[in-house]
Formats: sequence, C-alpha cells, structure tokens
Amino acid sequence: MILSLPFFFLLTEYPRDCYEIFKQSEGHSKDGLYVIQPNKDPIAVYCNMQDGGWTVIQHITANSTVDFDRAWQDYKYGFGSVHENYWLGNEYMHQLTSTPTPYILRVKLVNLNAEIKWAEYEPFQIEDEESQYRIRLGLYKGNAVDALTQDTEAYLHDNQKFTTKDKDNDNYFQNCAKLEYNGIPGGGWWYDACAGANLNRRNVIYWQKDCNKEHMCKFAWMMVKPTDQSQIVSKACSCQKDEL
Ligand SMILES: [Ca+2]
Repeated sequence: MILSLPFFFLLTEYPRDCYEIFKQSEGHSKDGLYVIQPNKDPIAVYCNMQDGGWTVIQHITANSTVDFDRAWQDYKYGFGSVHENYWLGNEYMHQLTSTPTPYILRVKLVNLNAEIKWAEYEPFQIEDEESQYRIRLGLYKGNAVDALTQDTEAYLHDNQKFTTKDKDNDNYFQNCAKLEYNGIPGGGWWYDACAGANLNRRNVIYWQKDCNKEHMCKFAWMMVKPTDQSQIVSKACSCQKDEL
C-alpha cells in the first residue's frame, strides 16, 4: 500500500523492511504499523516483531469485510487496511524479495480451536510484472502441510504466475480467480488449475488438509524476512574449522 505523504517525507530514507527495524531496536520493537522503503516508494506495513521481525505481506480473517475479489491493479499495489486484513501488493512483494540476500516466506495459520500451524519456504521470491509476478519457492519446513511445493492435490503452486479476475495466467480452461466457492470467487492467487491452497479465498481459507471447509481456519498470514547474514557467516566459519 503506497502512502500519500507530504513531499519532505519522501526525502527521508526508511528501513527497507521490518527485520531492519527489529535489528536496529535489538529485538525491542513492538508489533504494529511501520513505514518501510524496499525501493523508491515508502509503504505502510504491519510488522510482526514478536516472531522475530517479519514483514506481513498478507493477512486475512475468515469472512472479513475486506473484499479479496479484486483486479490486477489492486493486487499490484495492495488493498485493505494494514491494521486488519490486507494484501501488501505484488509490486512491493517483488521489490522486497529481489535483493542479493534471499528472503524467507512464512505462512501462519490459526484454526477455530486457536491451534497454530506454520510453513516456511527458503528462499522466496516474487518476480517482476513482466513475468506476471511469478512465485519462486525453495526448501520447505514447518508443521503445516507443504501446500505450495508439493502437488498432493494435483496442483502445484510453485513457479506459477499470478492470476486475477481480469488477467488469466493459470493452467485451467477457465479463470481460476473467477470460480466461486459457496458464492465467493477465489480472488487473486498463483493458481495452477486451480488450487491446493488459496489464502485469498475470503469465506474458506484453504491450505489442503489444514484449512478447508471441514477444518475451518480463522486467520492466515503471509510474512517475509531476509535470511540472517550473521548466521550464514557463522556457519561458514564452523565449516572451515571442520576442514582443519
Ligand atoms: Ca485459465
């Protein structure tokens, strides 16, 4: 979500993501709204600091009033409210994840019994608009199903382009974003033909067996942070010791 700020604000350099704020505060910053600047545009985001400085790129509450049935331009620049449910914007996801330091994607799911499941993909990158904001996912870990890089439902989301109701980039003979589920269209997503997971389906958040109409989930988040360079350095040092 781009901010409408007075001109002098644009001369200020903001941190590039929530993790930078988290590190600068030595872990003391609180969850909430922050301004970051992944590239040129300062943008408002929600930072999850409790879990270690994650930049929230998507948040949905089942049956929320925020409409996820949106066109390409809305998904490009984001919509909703950073205090509640929102999509940060494919363009900003691209800017955030296109750096020499790889990014990690974390998906957090909460069901009606308040049980938390999570899935992480490392690395995670969203390509540019010319590539239709294609998703690139690396190694999985977590206690949720790997619903994005495993095709256990015959649909594979990794490497798919983004599809919205006005831009059909999916592998189905119709447009997956327009297909209705209990009267609600699927919304924009990295569809195959169509989905083993879709966190933008407003009435029934979908993540294979973890979130569906039999096992309803109340909340979902998608958040990112860079892989920690200090950890990479320390790993490299221990490798050298092993060789000696
Ligand atoms: Ca299609």
